[in-house]
Amino acid sequence: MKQNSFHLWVEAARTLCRPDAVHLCDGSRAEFDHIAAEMVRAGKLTPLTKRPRSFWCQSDPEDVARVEEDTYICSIDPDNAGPTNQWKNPEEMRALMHKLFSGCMQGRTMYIIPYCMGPVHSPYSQLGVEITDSPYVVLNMHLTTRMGPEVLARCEKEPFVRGLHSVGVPLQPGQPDTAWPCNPKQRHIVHFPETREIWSFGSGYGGNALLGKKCHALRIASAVARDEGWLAEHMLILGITNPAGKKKYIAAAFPSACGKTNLAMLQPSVPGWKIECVGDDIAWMHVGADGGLWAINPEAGYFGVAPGTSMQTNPNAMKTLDHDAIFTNTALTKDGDIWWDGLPPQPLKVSSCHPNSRFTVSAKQCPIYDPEAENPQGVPISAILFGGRRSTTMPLVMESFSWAHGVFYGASLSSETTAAAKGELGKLRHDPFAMLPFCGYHMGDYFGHWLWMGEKLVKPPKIYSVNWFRKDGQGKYLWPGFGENIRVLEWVFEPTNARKTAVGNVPLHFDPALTNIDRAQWLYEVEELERYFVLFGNKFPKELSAELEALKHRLMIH
Ligand code: OXD
Ligand code: MN
Repeated sequence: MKQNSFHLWVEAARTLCRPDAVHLCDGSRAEFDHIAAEMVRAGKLTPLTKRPRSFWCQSDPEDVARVEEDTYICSIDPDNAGPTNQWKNPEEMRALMHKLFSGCMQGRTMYIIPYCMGPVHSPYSQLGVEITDSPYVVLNMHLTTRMGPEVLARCEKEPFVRGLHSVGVPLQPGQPDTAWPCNPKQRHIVHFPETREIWSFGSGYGGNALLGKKCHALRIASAVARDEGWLAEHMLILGITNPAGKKKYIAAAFPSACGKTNLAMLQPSVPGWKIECVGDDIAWMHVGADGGLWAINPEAGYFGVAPGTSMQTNPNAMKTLDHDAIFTNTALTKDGDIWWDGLPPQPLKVSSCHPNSRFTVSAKQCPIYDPEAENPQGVPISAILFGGRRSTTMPLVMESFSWAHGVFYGASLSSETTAAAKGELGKLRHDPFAMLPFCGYHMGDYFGHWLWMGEKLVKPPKIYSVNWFRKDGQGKYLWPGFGENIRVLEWVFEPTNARKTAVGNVPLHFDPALTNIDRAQWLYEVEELERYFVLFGNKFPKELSAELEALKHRLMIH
């Protein structure tokens, strides 16, 4: 066999990690079934009698979410990681990684997963190879990326992102394995943006381990996108068709576990409107030949938050999950089904449900999978939404005055924290562009890159801010959300009948309790942003400082 960089790299990984066996993945159904059956036999997966070809598993209680405190961007220059990322000297980190990975796969099989992020024939797609000792990762990558002989053949010839992953628990001869091996004490999720490499050690959960998702499609891809002049974003993509049959596409950024999947699969409460789903978590967006912004979803499946998903809140997700799905950390029932908070009461639970429990499923099973979702050119985006969980201040929806003002909305995004990442819940934290945990370079440069993109776009999408989570004085949500969110999208589709306020254009037809702008709260918000933006030092774009000044001025005179 010709020894190209693919085979040399695999060989180097094998020598370093010393697995007992090596398995090159072909992405086939037979492979999935075989690995799943082995995991069932080993007591790591439970088949569900109520859902064909579906499985339940439970992780170690120490390994249940993304671990931002163990995540690193090891650029050569620390200034390229910026103040919102953890940086370590890449040479020192590489030495540590070599130590940790040395012999780490003893007693295990090393799986080699060639995958493609994006439709296989899209000029915007990227190849990656994840080497892992977790069969659970293999099954999840089968469902959430494109794999197969064609992808493997291309990885043997073309550049790819290298991901090396281990649960970090070598087994001595005869030593029994646990149901969910992991090594939380030595957990490291490490990115080398210059060499397009990911080294992930010690966790088997979600974004820490499925390297195609957050590590590749956001952290590494955002750094590539800066270099190449496009955007890799934490955004859903949906198609929206009005009663007259006119279709548009909208991209929307929300922090983790704030309802991206629900919005992406929305079942409209207003007759005549139709929503179709292109993606629920990540968008790669390029300037098209027409000067518009075109988006692909790099993923081929969903790794969605289960709690709160129900026939009332997201019937399309529920239908997607009827078969061929993996459930992690949901409750299991005595009669072989799963359960989570938000589903009808279930007396037969044999385990409890974690707030960050997840489902994994192929996007093709979604009953409203958009017919253009596999289009290699992507779909044209006409509006971008930024949203967070905010009890106060932020109106239900507002439209920015310009691209730069919209970029200011993105930079100003903050949200009450959720269970998707380890840490305290419900605390307001700044999360610019919902990319705080995912931007692979200096966030100040990232803001600048967004402004630069605006100059390249002849037909830039309009930018909006939305907030489904405003509460009244008693702590009750003011907006029903879910299917009713179509009423907000309806206005974004055709933003007529608006009132200009100091913070943006606001529709007139909603209850003022949802759209009013409280000057005192906004002045406080401005003060808070002034404090926060200092973090980015001289990399904070002057255009955004000007936006902040202009906002302050408008608030003073209104
Ligand atoms: C996710 C996340 O899993 O953002 O999508 O945490
Ligand atoms: Mn996400």
